[in-house]
Amino acid sequence: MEIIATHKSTDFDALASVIAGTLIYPGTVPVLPKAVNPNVKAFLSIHKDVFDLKDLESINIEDLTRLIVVDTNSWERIGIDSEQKKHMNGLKIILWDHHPEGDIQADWTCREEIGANITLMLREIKKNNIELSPIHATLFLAGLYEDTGGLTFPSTTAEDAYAAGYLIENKADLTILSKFLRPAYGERQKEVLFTMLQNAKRTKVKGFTISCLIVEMDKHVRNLAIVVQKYMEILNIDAAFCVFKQKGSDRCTVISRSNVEELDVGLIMKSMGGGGHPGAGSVMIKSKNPEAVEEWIMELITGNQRSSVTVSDLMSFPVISVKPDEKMMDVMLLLREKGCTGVPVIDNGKLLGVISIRDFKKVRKNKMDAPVKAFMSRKNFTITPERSPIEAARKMVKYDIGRLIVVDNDEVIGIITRSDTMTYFYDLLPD
Ligand SMILES: [Mn+2]
Repeated sequence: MEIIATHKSTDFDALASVIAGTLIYPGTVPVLPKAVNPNVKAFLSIHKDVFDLKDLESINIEDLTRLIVVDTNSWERIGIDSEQKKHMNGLKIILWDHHPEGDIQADWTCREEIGANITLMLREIKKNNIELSPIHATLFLAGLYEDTGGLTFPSTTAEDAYAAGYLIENKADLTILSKFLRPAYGERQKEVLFTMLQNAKRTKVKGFTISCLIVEMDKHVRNLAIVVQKYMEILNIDAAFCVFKQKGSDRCTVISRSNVEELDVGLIMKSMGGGGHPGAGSVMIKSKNPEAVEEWIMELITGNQRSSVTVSDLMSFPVISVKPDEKMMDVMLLLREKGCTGVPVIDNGKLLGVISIRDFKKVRKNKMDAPVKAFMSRKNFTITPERSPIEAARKMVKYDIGRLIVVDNDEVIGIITRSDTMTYFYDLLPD
């Protein structure tokens, strides 16, 4: 007898993987442990006959010739104890899993860290052109969505997204699916949101209305990003930063959302070691002290931060500069020769402006012997070296300029460009 088994508290990814196993290995018996998740239970109450699932308890381990394990690699998680394992000597084992390594030694393994286990098995199904019914496609997509949070969890890979596309092509029913998947915003999320609203506070910082809130929790709650989103909408603020601290845990999770382009929360989370996008970001910080984390966030927003990386780390120097009376033609040749897109204009050590390639668009051909001072930009183009890359980026966006001159005690010491700051934010800094 050949069976396919999976982990206790079976979720949709596990159930989908068991059923996918029956397609990949025809004639094998799909088996479930006694305890399955409530949403899977609800799904099975309607679909049980379709899949003809057996209970693990009804299987005589001694009858097994081959065991296929999916979505786990731990004996304990399947519910097979050491007594039963004694009867499994010489048993052929096949393993499909997307978790870190466990204690099951298989004869054949496909284990990759990917969003959902069903994605791995779909690879095989696609390769062998195995036909999927709409019920299969719907169940598989439920598994994929559950384990990837609808393709939003950081563990999601491109292959998970392609697999979702494949399942929708094969007529996965999104209406049925949404009925069975646990709603992202449920009772526990509502409880957290209510607590947050009771303690809600708003602050004005740098012209933005924001809320930075510490939320202490008794237990782990999933999908807090949705809660933060709702919190920001209800308070009608520009951005929200929520520091979640679970009792007894030695770390804090910060989840942030922003409504305004000028306040890029992804950059702020990035400077704290996390990541994100302009509108959404998060970071996990090893700290027992949420107040210190809150303080750090506020410093990053105001720009008065102790960022580990400052403008002085990213700037280039020495600075090539030109004098205000130099001819546009000569400056053009200098920019070409040095390969820069702009240089400061300095007279007797005093910074007067910046001339960039963009300024040459305004110059007619016959004016190329005019002095630089006639065309240079006089916008607010300086920054001090101890400032953060975020502030530099923000200033460049605000004044629509591609570079800032780094000035320390009225002396020009470097130049930082848009691409310098981008290099930093996209982790392209050479180590
Ligand atoms: Mn899984």
